[in-house]
Amino acid sequence: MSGRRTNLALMALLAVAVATGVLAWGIGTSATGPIVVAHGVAGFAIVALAPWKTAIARRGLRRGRQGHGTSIVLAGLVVACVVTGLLHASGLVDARGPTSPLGIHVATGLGTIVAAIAHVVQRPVKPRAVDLTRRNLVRAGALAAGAGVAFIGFEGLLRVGGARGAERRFTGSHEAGSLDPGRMPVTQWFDDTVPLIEGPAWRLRIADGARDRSLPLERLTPEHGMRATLDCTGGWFAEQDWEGIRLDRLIGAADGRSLFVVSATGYGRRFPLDDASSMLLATRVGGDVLSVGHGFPARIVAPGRRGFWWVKWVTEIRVDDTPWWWQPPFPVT
Ligand SMILES: Nc1nc2c(c(=O)[nH]1)N[C@H]1C(S)=C(S)[C@@H](COP(=O)(O)O)O[C@H]1N2
Ligand SMILES: [Mo]
Repeated sequence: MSGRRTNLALMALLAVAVATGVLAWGIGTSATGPIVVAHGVAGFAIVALAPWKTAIARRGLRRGRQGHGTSIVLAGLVVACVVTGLLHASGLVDARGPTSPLGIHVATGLGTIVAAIAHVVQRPVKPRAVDLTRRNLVRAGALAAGAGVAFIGFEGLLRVGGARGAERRFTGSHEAGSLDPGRMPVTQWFDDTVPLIEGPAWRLRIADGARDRSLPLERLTPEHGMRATLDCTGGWFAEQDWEGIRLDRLIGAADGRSLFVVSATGYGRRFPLDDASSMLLATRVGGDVLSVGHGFPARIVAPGRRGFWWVKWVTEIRVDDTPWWWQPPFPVT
């Protein structure tokens, strides 16, 4: 295989891996399933090209061109990213947070993007129309098929070996504490700390431009129950029975495009107003009041959305005309 073809294929595969990785984190519905599979297959295809890429790197080293530093850093990051990706999928290491396999996978993945851009700037390869020959398309198809077989083989190994990863959800997350909130991990997005809120002093502010109300906890008697799955981008999920008030009932006939939910910590997310009827402001889980870590006195339950949408320690809900997507795709603090 020519070096040029290998390099172009690797560039395309990196782009696919990044795009599917970001989407898998951003989407919480079952549409994530094929995206996560594509992410894994892209990873195996990158591994499959390693022998050819090694030959290219050897030639480059012999020629003694500039930019070896970047190349070596890039190679190290890709290896770490692939290894931690497989490790996370296997479920063999039960860890959460920045030093978990998934945490390192994301960090080295972000590093790979930076190093790959620097590498391509130093060693540009321009795609040309002639690269789209039928032969090259057949080669690409064979690579994808081979990587797909490797993916299926890996999944088979997890099953045969009885690894925890065999049972992961379509998002790639591993089960942790379902129907047992005491065993469910307490997780913050980035650097939030658990605030201790006194129930009697707590008020929920609901503002919609026309009205501005302030409700005490006694006014939030649960009206609805809902079994829903909290699926953290840190790589775990738990199904629980939540109780609370549906958001559409809570805010009433408010006019606007979105609702902004704010936490006592300053953390917040904006939702489409139309979603209010499928979301809860929960005060109870598993038949008990929320624990401090899980959001006492009230938290959002947003079925079909990843965990970072499930705002804890809610103190304010604002309805206004801002479009829901007018926010960073992932929280920044
Ligand atoms: N106020 C606030 N709410 C938050 C977060 C946060 O950092 N601050 N983290 C979110 C994330 S990333 C997840 S996965 C869930 C975790 O909920 P749990 O700790 O009850 O398991 O809370 C969400 N709600
Ligand atoms: Mo999370």
